[in-house]
Amino acid sequence: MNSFVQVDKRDAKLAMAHMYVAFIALALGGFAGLLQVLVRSGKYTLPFNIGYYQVLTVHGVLLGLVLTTFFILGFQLAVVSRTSGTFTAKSRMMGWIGFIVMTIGTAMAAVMILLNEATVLYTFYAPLMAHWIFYLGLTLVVVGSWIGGAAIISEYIRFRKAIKGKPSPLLTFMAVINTVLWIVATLGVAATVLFQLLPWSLGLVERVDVLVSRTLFWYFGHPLVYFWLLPAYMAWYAIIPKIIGAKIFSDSLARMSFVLFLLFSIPVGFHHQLVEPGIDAGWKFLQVVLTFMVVIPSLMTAFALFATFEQFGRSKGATGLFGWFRKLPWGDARFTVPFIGMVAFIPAGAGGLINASNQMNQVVHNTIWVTGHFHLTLATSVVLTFFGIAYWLIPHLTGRILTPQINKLAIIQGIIWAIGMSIMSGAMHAAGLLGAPRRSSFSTYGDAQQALDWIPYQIAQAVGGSILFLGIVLILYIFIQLCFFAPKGQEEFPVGEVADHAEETPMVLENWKIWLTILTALILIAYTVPFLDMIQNGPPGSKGYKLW
Ligand code: HAS
Repeated sequence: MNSFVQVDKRDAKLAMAHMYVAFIALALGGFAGLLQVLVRSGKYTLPFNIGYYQVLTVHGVLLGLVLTTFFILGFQLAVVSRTSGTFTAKSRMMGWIGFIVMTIGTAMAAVMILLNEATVLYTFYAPLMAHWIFYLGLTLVVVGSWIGGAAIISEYIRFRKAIKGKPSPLLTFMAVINTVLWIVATLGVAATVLFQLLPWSLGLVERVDVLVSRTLFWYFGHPLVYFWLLPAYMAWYAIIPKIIGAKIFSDSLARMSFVLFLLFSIPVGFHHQLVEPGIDAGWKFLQVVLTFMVVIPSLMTAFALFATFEQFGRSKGATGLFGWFRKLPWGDARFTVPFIGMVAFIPAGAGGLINASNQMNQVVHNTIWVTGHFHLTLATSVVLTFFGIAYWLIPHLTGRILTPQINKLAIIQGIIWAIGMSIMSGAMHAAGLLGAPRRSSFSTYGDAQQALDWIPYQIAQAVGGSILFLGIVLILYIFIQLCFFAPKGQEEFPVGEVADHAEETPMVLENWKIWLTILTALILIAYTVPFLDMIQNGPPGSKGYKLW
């Protein structure tokens, strides 16, 4: 396979449009993060009457929702164009329409947050209420992403027709799985926004059923985290092997793990609601079991990665259990930065297992431990992998190259991030275990003595957060260099090849009828009865607005 296959210029422009919005969101959201840790340290007060929760909303929405959605769509569009060929004019047009609708929606939501009319945090569930323009903006972001997703799916269908009977390219297949996962998941958030929050904020109904809205949110909220994770896994499975000069351990295993993510990432939302009343313990138990099922594809991923690294190391003469470690190309930011993300995912994943275990969840739920968890998973494993992708993808799309100097800076960026995050997320985990609440500023602690107890942890978070902000300044500098100033040239879009000994990929893995049927069945089993129960037997006063 020729490594220097170039993404078509018109498709590159479309992907880059997404990247610009993503990195602007990173700049603004990162700044909001800095303000937050400073406020939490108790040593800084926000000027101009800006509220802590307003800044927290800016941070969560921009980094958790805008940066991720735009980066992922841009990356997946580029991946499909690179591995399945240049887009048709119709698909490219769909991609642009999706991008424009998403950007308009983002602007609407952002304006409302800045006007302090939507201080509802990134989870925006009732009873917090935002201005209707915020909800409409979010709806447009989701609808826009569906249109962009439709472009990806239609390119996949076109390609499969052309190669009848053969498996599609691995990266295209992975992008399609993630797109389908996203579409099925966003049905939940679209339902709560359109049928509950929007009519409520417009004053058309007096109340909303809070439990129903939270349930619909978390039906979306957990697959959302896998929508973030899967592009990182795409890079780990299918791109990193090429960068280090190895082969993909197994195409079938990679596809199977993505199929398992599609099946098991959706019917698990109750693990975010384990302490909530109104949901029968039996249904919570079922969803906890399914949560442990969704851990399996991550364990498969860890296995495949270790296998790839070990096979590579041995091919270079490595011996012993960990001899391969020294053979890896540590001077290459495209590898080293995502590798830091992989290492972080080991404690991050362990934290997830703790969260998902009902009894231990009682200890950590609503403490700052959870914030520590998602700063390791999303803000380290996923985000560092996104940065690692950007180091080759941006210059590839802009027709420039990653120079040795920028490569060095990128490695320094990764190290700064690792140090800052270890301090910040470590302090969050520790304070959380001692009971420090999440989503609270220094001034909101009721008990003065308790507030004093947390000070060392808050200061550690401020130190870690400030180091991370330095990391954000550095990545933004690198991004600007790669977009506009790096020397012109041809940067490789690395696409891994499957190892010679790997088994042939069974076609059943692309049998959508089977997977979509199982997915629908699992969702219906996990949600129908408890959902009907919520609607029929909700507490008095919660049913001011009924779905039907
Ligand atoms: Fe989570 C809360 C459970 C993964 C994000 N999670 C959150 C929230 C976010 C989030 C944002 O069950 C907060 C939501 C809110 O605002 O309230 N999470 C899990 C579980 C996993 C998990 C079981 N989470 C993620 C990922 C996220 C993410 C991924 C973002 C991208 N999470 C929970 C639960 C809660 C929760 C509860 C609710 C808590 C509460 O009470 O509110 C699993 O998917 C994790 C599986 C991962 C592994 C690790 C595999 C390791 C690999 C790396 C290999 C490394 C190599 C390098 C090869 C089993 C693949 C080796 C090199 C060497 C040198 C050693």
